[in-house]
Amino acid sequence: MLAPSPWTTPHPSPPPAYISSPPPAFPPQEDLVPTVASLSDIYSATDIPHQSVRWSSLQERFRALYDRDISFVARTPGRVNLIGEHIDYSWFPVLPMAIPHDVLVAVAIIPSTDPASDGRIILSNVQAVKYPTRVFSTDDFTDPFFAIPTSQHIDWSAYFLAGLKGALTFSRLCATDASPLPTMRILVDGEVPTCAGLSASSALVCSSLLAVLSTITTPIIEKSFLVNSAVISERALGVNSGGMDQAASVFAVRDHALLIDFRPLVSAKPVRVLDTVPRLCFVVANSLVSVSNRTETGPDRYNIRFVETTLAAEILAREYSVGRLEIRDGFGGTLRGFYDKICERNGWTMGDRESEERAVKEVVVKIRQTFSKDKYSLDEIAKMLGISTEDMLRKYTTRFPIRAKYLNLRDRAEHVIEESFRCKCFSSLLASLTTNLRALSASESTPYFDALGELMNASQQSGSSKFECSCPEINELCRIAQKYGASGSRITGTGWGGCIISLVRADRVNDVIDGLKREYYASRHPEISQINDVVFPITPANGAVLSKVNGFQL
Ligand code: NG1
Repeated sequence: MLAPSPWTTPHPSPPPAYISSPPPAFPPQEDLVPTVASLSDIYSATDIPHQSVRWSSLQERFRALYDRDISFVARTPGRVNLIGEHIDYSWFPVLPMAIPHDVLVAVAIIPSTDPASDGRIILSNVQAVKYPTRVFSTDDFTDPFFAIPTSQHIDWSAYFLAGLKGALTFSRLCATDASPLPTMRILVDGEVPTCAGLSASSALVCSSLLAVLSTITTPIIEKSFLVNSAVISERALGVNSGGMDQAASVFAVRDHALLIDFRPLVSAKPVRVLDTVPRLCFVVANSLVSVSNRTETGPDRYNIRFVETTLAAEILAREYSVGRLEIRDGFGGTLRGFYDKICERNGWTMGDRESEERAVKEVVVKIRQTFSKDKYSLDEIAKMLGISTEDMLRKYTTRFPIRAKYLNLRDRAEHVIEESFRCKCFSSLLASLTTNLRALSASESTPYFDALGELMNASQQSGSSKFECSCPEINELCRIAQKYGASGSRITGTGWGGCIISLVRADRVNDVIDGLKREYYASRHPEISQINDVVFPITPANGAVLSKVNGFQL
């Protein structure tokens, strides 16, 4: 007779709750950050020749610099946002996609038994003049709450440190087996254009986080864990990060845009964009107006928009007595929270375009009734919230400071609610287009292109007038792109400079690029030698990966 199984032996007393609850399910493979074995697992065939040269040169430079081989590379792409701008921090879904440009963080771990183990982390960059080498001691990081210097001019290494800090904090919170930081040698190679709204800083934070996490825990990392940790890591740099960039860079799937939602949990639904006839293409054009780093400009721009939309949500919730809103990151409610509650209370059932459109119109009316002016002083806002100005300032403006005497709650809220609707319309049109289009002729597809383009143009118009995050150069780029055949064009990312993204039929791509070169770059930036680095077509790329260099195929 078999001995009784220890699992079936009755417990003398009821088991504690954590034993009786089912064990956590092991996450499916597709939910984990992949460890890849070859360049073709990361890049499309057209990108491989360039990437092959780049990765070999990275290996050679690493060897020359540190006299040893790379142990692994953490790689994260930048992103463009197709539509849904400045609504992620209000928890509404957005539709970005990863771009082929990425950040590689190459790491050699030096074990304590190695004579070279000196307790130092040496951080270098392939662009050594622009980004000088920094040396840290692992002892600097025994307290994971160490402060990152974020003065006016932030050093490039701060982005690495933000990732390192996140890795130390979250591995200690979540994993019992986190080991101490080893001696490390690191070489960074970033190809995401910087200060361009293509998420170069998030890609560096995310790659650094992934790299350090892999040195101190087992490299089985859930994508959603990486996204959430990267969002919080980036806040150490003084900006209340939304979440779109990190989610886009981690969840991305080649040839797909991603419909990213933030409630109830962060999730991404891939929407294929490459099967249409004529092909649907995307062109990025950099205004070369620098989106200076958000740590410097946050108090005048990004952080203000965050505070304006949060306050609008809180005041609307109070005005329409919808009850307490779910709090985002200890600050206050979101416009999504208000929208969902008011729709639920009024029975504005969602799920189809008509009822959603009706709900959006009703909510916009309520916004206009609540905020009759476009500017409110801080005292007036505190009064609307029913708290003192001091309490209001303490609650909403101390963790991420702002510089403003007046805030515009009406136009910001309107933009957010209407943009969320545009984003939903765009993604469902795109999904139906790519499902149906094989059967459509080129002329039958025109209305789809027009409708998608109109949504992008409306988004740009609203970003410019209601959210005030555009600038004359961006408006000019959008105008030129459309003149030469783009179906729609809009700013992408934070704004106030950076890039536009245009939706273009394949047969018009060259016209659009040539038109932009002639009418924008030739006159404003005749100095540019690498024009293809500032205006280029893109196809959606794969998300973050770890790559073991041993046996890696270049
Ligand atoms: P970029 O362009 O990367 O600075 C920022 C936010 C996004 C989103 C957009 C506006 C971070 C790291 N990025 O993007 O979350 O809010 O602005 O849509 O905060």
